[in-house]
Amino acid sequence: MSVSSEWIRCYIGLGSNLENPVTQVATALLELERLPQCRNLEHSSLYRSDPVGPPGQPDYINAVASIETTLEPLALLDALQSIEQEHQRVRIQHWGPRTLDLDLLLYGDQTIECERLTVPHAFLRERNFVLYPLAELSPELSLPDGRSMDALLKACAIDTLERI
Ligand code: ROI
Repeated sequence: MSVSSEWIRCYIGLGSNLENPVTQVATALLELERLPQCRNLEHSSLYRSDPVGPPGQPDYINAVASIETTLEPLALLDALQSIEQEHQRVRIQHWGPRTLDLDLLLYGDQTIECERLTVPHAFLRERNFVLYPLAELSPELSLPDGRSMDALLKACAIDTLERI
């Protein structure tokens, strides 16, 4: 894995709606804590959220974690994808139910656009199940474009989200 010498704080969105979602998310938090070249994991509460995507799928459990890492963005993405695979990720349908999703939301204050990765995450600003846990964890955070959590929350209704 490629490693730099600087510790960068990153934010990761967790989501699950299959095979005991609370356990899936809780286990994934432990696995994130154990990743190489990562330290100081913090995480939000867990939230129950209505599914975005095809109707008829179970509710989701969502949370946001932050870690400091010396892994480069794509090495971190590889590590997140191997955790997803360990959870025998099921993703049969586009935007359909899944065992575990780990999305790299923010990598320091960097903006990244490449084939495998878009940071800040493309839907970060519009999805309440990402924004509210993120704001709970780091209320003072602002995005690389300078927008504050307060401004983002004002534009995003909490209605389909419940802190558990
Ligand atoms: N809907 C909710 N509520 N939470 C998620 O984590 C989630 N993840 C997804 C899609 C299928 C878009 N819907 C979701 O990937």
